[in-house]
Amino acid sequence: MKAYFYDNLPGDQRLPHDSGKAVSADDLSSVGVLYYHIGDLEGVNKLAADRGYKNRDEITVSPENMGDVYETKVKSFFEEHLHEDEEIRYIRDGQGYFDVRNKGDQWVRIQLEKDDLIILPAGIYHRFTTDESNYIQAMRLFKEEPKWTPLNRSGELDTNPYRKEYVSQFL
Ligand code: KMT
Ligand code: NI
Repeated sequence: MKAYFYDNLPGDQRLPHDSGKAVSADDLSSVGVLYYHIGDLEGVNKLAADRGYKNRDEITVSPENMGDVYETKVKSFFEEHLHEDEEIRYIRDGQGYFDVRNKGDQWVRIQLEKDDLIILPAGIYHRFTTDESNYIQAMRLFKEEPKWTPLNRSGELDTNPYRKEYVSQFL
């Protein structure tokens, strides 16, 4: 894992966009983003049991796996959004970037690779992209039914109870 301020410069979303200003794991936890490096499934099982993640599946994001819809999917993952539940991803292979908004509403880019596990809290604005390798395989964990519905950023979400709870807890 490596985290840094996104440079906000034009160019493909899959480029590093590294401003050179680092962000620490403590800074991430101050906005509710939790990071773990877990070397085996036993460790993931333990975390899942502790936090009540009963279900899981695996997703491979690559042109080989997705065909024609790959480019559209990658664009849609990169729309700024939130969820009404945690987003938990355990990277099994490849790498990619999760961008999250910090307290000052700036983008922080989190580069994840194999064995990295990230937990984004409900209500945080974020987005995802593959990198130039165009390949990531991840396990998605969830508590009950997967609630993947992305709610794209808008002023209307200011009154969403999950957003309000997130703002009161972390911002
Ligand atoms: C998401 O919710 O953005 C995804 O599942 C992206 C692929 S998982 C690395
Ligand atoms: Ni999401």
